[in-house]
Amino acid sequence: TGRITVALVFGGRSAEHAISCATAASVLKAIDRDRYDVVPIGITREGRWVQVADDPTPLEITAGRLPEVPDSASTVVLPLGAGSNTVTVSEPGQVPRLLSEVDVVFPLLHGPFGEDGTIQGLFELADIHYVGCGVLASAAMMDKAFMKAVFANAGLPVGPYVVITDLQWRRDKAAALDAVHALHFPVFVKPARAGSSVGITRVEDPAQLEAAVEAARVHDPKVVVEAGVVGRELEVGVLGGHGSDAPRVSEVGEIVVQGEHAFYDFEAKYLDEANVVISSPAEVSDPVREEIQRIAAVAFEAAGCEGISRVDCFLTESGDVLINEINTMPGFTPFSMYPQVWAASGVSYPELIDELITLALERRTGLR
Ligand code: G1L
Repeated sequence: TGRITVALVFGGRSAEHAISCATAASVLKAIDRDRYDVVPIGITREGRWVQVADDPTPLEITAGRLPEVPDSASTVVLPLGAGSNTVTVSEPGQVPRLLSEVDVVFPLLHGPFGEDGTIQGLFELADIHYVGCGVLASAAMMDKAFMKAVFANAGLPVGPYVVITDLQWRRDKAAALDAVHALHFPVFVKPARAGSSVGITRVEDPAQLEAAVEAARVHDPKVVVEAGVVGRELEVGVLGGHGSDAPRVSEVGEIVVQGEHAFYDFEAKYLDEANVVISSPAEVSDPVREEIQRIAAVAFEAAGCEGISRVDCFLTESGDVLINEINTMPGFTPFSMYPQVWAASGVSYPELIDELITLALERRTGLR
């Protein structure tokens, strides 16, 4: 078999631009160069697609500098004639390179225009193989209301929550608030489709609920309110699951909050990431580990995920496992939870990259 050309697509018009660049740097460093030719393609903050140097250094996060895709004259044009396999990468003074010449795309993008199914749709239209979940699972799992509905429908244990649609809020705010009052406080008010943690408020006092809903609605007119869960946050990686093969589920990892935070809460996770460490494998009993792995496999299947997903659960104080969420584009530096739980399962970071690309190439495009 010949060499395989992989396009890494990263950056983009989201708050996670720098994280995406740093992740691309990690993949550039780890990918097996004996098997793969790599074409790094950055999306600038303005949304222009540019081919960049095959060099991780300028993409790394260093003290005092956040990486950014530099705008340059070399631009990728995206003419979207139906079925036209003609995404071109042009370099000044160079023969334009067709993105269709690459064998597979590895999209390292977060939030709107990356994780939400839109870029997957672009690759489907262009008949290009790509790593990770397809259009439907990417879009549906981006939306917390759809995600919870899928989980509940599959019989999975979901914590108490309320959805407030734009119409419900505008027609009868009081009724929407009443529905939330039935939840156990504190609650977390979130935009249904949030690329990152923006627009999320932890609400202890019901009097602050309305303001929190309005704050979430700035980011998405659909809002999800979740009852706060006190417990441990345990996560697993799911890998594979194309065709007739069942996906593999990793060892369990744990988000451990250090320092003065007595328990894992919103501030600890989102405002004080330095205090959050990953413990992998987590110290859990065999039945708890098996239950989390079972839930993860059911969730992955029910959501129609492909290739990769990270499933996040809570272990409550009474010993019950709840599913919190599934992430179709988990953090993917070697230090992130997903690679860490696979390392604990005997799969190295370069092997993970290799496995994901192989799965993408095996997958049939179209009909999704
Ligand atoms: F392509 C995969 F494998 F599906 C994939 C894509 C994106 C895995 C993980 C990610 N993650 C990210 O892109 C990010 C969360 C680091 C972006 Cl900021």
